[in-house]
Amino acid sequence: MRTQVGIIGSGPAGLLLARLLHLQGIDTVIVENRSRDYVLGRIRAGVIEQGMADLLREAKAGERMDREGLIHEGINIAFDGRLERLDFPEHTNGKVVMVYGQTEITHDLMKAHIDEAGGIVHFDAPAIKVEGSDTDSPRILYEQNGRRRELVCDFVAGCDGYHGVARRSLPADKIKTFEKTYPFSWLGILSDVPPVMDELLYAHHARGFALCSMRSHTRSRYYVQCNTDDNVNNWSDDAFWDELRRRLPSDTADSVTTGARLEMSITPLHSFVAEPMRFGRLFLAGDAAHIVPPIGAKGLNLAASDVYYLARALLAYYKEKRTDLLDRYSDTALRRVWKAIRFSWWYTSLLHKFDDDPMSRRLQISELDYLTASDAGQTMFAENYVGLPFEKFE
Ligand code: RFL
Ligand code: PHB
Repeated sequence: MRTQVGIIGSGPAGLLLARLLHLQGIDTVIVENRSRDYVLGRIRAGVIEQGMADLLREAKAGERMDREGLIHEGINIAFDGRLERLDFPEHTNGKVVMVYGQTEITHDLMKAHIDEAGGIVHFDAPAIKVEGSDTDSPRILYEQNGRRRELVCDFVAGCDGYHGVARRSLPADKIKTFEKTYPFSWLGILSDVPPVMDELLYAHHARGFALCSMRSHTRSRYYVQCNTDDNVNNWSDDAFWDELRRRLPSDTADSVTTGARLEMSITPLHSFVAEPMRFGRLFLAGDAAHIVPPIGAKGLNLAASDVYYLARALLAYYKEKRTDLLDRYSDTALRRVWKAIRFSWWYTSLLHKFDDDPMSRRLQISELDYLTASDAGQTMFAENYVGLPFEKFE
């Protein structure tokens, strides 16, 4: 089989890329390790930057997001017995974020790309490796129904997440990796209860970090910092709600509506970057090339910014025979990636409990005091949170 752009992975990066290319008349085939239901069942990110929301609209997959997504104009931060609010539009010339689940985005992209446009996605078809990246005809070797198959492409997009095979197909001496593992994890619950506040609440507390997030007016997503060796089986629903409430200001804690879990899981906190994001005709995008700790809600949004640059670079190649944007893809995408890695690292460091050192805790409180009172501090926070602009790329 042959296609113009072979894509490994039908997560948000792979689907969005396929959709944008399809709308420009460029053929793609996606091979996906898992079943469609499995991919749609994953509970992950929930905050969409304006740049990603615009890209979903460009992909003609943003209609339900615009109807059902919640526009948030700020977040709340609790620390030292105080509750402060940081406003976005005031500090970013009117920008906001959209609260809309990754699960819903994946659903909308699959509907538009597969059900409506007839885009080809082979599910239950794990890629084994990419061969010939340094030739004009790279190939994805994959398995389907127990048989080995080969997809010959003009280009391969490795959108197969952190554990995928695309990055591992590169010669080890051609790739440099940077990695940081944080000494704690997040225990998250998804429950059909109304969110405790209208906007997200990030809590700094002596017992550890907590986050009150949501997916809709009737579905909440809450997290508490936990140990890396913790296990969901150690946590009853009641134990989770008790621990969450202990970490919130008392008025807020009293207003939390509790309920049965729809899902409970533990997410380790990890930063990772692989450079470069291109080798010959193989391009990495999204989690395949980088991971951020979840606090800044940047993982999904970075997958979208990579796709923004990659789709434009491929389009310039097919429409104008230009290769300059393909050449600039890795450096351009990585500049934005590193800024998000930095923001996520800073925000993680500001709110989590690293140890029992009282000095560290007082320094965090002092920085939160500065951040929430200073116009410059609020501007720094707001422009990173709503998402740094995409660079001019044409
Ligand atoms: P994905 O979503 O991981 O999709 C990759 C796809 O590739 C498939 N795959 C393969 N297909 C074929 N052959 C192979 N050999 C393959 N190996 C893998 C996988 O099955 C999958 O369908 O990567 P993508 O598209 O780059 O999207 C990135 C986002 O999913 C990711 O950044 C975020 O979800 C990260 N993330 C979060 N980000 C946030 O912004 N806020 C959050 O609250 C948040 N929570 C999370 C998260 C990531 C998590 N993971 C990965 C453990 C919670 C979790 C649990
Ligand atoms: C989430 O809803 O999963 C979420 C929201 C904001 C974050 C991280 C995770 O900063």
